[in-house]
Amino acid sequence: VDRVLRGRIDDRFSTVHLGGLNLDAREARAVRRVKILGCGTSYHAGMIGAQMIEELARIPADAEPASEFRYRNAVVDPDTLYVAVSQSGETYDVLAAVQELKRKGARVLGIVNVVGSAIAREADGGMYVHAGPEVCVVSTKCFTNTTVAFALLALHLGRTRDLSVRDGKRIIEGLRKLPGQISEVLKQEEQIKELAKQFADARSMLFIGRVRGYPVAREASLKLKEVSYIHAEAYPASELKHGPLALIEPALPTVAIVPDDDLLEKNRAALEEIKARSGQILAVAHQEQEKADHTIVVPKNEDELDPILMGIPLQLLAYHTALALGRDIDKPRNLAKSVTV
Ligand code: F1P
Repeated sequence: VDRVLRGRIDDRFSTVHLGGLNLDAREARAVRRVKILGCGTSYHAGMIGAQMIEELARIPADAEPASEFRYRNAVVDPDTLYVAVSQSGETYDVLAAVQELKRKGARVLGIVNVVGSAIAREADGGMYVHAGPEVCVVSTKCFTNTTVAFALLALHLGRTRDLSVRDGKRIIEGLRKLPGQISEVLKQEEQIKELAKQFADARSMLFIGRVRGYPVAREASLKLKEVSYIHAEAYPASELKHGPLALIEPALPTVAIVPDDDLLEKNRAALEEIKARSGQILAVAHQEQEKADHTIVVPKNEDELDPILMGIPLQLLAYHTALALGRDIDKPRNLAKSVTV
């Protein structure tokens, strides 16, 4: 995280230096929409990024799997800024989407880890996330750094529009707190390891989150699938009552993302619904949750930045669950470092 922030924050003006974007203030002001494309973990980081851009820059934004986008003859709009996300910078679905967009005259930025990779070369500008050359097949640090990069991009776009200096300062202070807070979360590894032993018996797990928590739930469920091979499903907490409550029973543990924000009471109500059906609950929250069987308490940051931190204990949970099951974490089955077909 230090590496992605280094040299990019300008405290004097509560803004950021993102020279590599090749997007000056006038061009940034002209952006009417942001469309983010990526696959797997990078798509989930993009979902968080889209919310940050809507919240901080008030620009409509959404994320879509690049693997879908490239097949649907999408309308390419000149006032939309397209952002391609990839750890490896070589994922073919993302590269194909970028090439298609460029062919149709769109402006495409890349948020990429590997310097000089195909997607980085093809994009008109962008940011490197500096998660290190040692990243493994299953993206973890890169997920964190990509979400931080999106916070910087949101801040940059926001400061050319409605975001006040005060809010810019608030977000910058929040970003600076992150490395220390991540260390705090990592100190809970022993507790998380114990929890993982309990979950290793599960045949399936449900992950829920609302709005900011939903991409975190999706990413946590993907991590668990990738390394432990336990079936996991992520659902928006607000959709529970539209069907999935039927699944709740003691044998299906639920992992709930419960940040201390304006949706806390709504999220607590979802926990009650699950408890009423004797579901086991593990909450990731900023304070102990009475309805949960276990709570992993993470430090609070600015509301918009909370998703960055809340996924980290669940990366550890997936890791230790996989270890408890004797899985080869560095070589998960059926998964390549970059999917190039
Ligand atoms: C995308 C991705 C990863 C996943 C696995 C397969 O990679 O879906 O998120 O963990 O490695 O590819 P990338 O485009 O971010 O390199």
